[in-house]
Amino acid sequence: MNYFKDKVVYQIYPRSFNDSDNDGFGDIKGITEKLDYLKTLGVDYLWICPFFVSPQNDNGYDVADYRNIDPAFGTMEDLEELIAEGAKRNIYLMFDMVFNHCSTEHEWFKRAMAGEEKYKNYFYFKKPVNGGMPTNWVSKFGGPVWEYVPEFDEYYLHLFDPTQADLNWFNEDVQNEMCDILNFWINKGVRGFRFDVVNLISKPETWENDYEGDGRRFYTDGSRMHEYLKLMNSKAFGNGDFITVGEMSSTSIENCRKYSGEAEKELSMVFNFHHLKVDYKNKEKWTVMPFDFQELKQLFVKWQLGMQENKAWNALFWNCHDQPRSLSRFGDDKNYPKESGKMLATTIHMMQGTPYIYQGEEIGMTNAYFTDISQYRDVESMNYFEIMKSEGKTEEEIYQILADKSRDNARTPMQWNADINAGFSTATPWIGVNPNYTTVNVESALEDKESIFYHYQKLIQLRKTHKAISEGEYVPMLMEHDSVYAYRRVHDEEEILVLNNFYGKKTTVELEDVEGYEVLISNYPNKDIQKTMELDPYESIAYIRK
Ligand code: TEU
Repeated sequence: MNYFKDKVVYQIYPRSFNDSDNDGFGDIKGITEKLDYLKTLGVDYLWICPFFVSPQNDNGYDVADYRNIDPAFGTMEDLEELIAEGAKRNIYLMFDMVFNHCSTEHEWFKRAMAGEEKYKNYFYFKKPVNGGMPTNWVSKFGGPVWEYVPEFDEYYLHLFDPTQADLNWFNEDVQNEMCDILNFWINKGVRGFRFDVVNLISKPETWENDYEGDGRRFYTDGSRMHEYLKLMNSKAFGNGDFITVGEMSSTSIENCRKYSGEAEKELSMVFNFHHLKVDYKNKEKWTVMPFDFQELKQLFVKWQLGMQENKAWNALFWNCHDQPRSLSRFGDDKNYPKESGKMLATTIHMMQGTPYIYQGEEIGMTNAYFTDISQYRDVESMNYFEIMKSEGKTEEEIYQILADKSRDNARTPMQWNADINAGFSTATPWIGVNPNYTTVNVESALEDKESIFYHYQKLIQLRKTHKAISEGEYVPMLMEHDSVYAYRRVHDEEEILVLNNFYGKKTTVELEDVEGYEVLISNYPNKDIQKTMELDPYESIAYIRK
């Protein structure tokens, strides 16, 4: 069960990674061109966001054909080449399976709309209740979760956009289709899967209004979740060294302990998002608030200890294609970009679990700081722009919120060099390039021995050489400290102690036992460990003793 514990995953958002045919839109060949760069970084797996046939209303998370490549990204041959070239470098692929819903352009949905009962049963078509929607639930992208179909006098369920219809997992035909799709890709040489919002696939048996919330408590971590995961495990990825991660939306630790518990035979690991809600005012995403450091610490400790206790496994991450950039959010991208970028990296990479690096994080990419709605592309951001306007917020307030929270912050093109469009493409990219590309880019990172890039490279190597990092026990420390997050990792023959100052001001820590520690990695010139230690702004040091 330990085959993935010293591995690191790199996430690619293909439309924004590298554009090989210069049409302004990244593609699969573009990824193949950059494999040597990824090898230099040292990552083991690439999770690639969906590149399947899709109308792209939600950038590929609306799949119209799970077995074919969207021509905008290339061809099946391009993909086979990527798999083969990756394997030559010991880099393996994880595909992103969007199994909660499919596009309304999918053949299943089209046949349902043509009235075929078999395919209507692939979805949730429901009769009106009291002349209106079956429930009052709110979609993740704003607006109701039900779309009316006059021909049938019925509604269908969409937890996301109306063009993303929820799949009926009660139906065994749907279960079998999904397992067949997994096996299709396994046979092509894929070595792992990321499952999109997978803990939403088990819907309730009865449909009721939510008078306390937006409906999520009725469909999140539903009663048949474990059964569905065990089914996919036994029919598809359970036999072999596959790495699987479930994206768990608004989940609970009790469920995640099972989803990824070693004894359960469900998934290798889970993403949860609780630590990325510590800057939500009243649990509301579309607000601006400095992050709550104590809450962040408590969440890390809770999830580290709680998962460890059940031999369950966390995916460790600050960034993904749905989140603003961590350097702008938890660090200081203006005054301490290098220091805070490295500190955030060490914090994540030294914990128990599997680290995920989102493209550009390793060179210190920042939020986009867009100032006008015309610069945004994301369906969620565009919807909430309108929703916030209708709530009476001023445009100035709305732009501040979007600049802080929009998913497009993560989606600007990867910054390769200081050439036109950051070397991403010679054509105008589908979304604007961050103007800081002239200084923040791969080429300059590779030339600077002190860059954030080499810090990541070292963290990845350390995970492969120290069992305390890949498998050690997690022990929290200094819980009361108001700016330092600290912990130890303990294994038979070695022990690591990690100190991270999360703020741009000096601080002091008091340590009890400092015998025999040496510096393992740090973001300032090496400092010997002491009982009373002063830490510099955003200073981060890991010590080791054997
Ligand atoms: O995200 C699920 C999800 O919960 C987010 O969309 C979340 O609701 C939003 O970012 C909160 O602001 C996954 C994918 O990662 C995302 O890109 C897709 O849009 C979504 O599922 C639908 O497939």
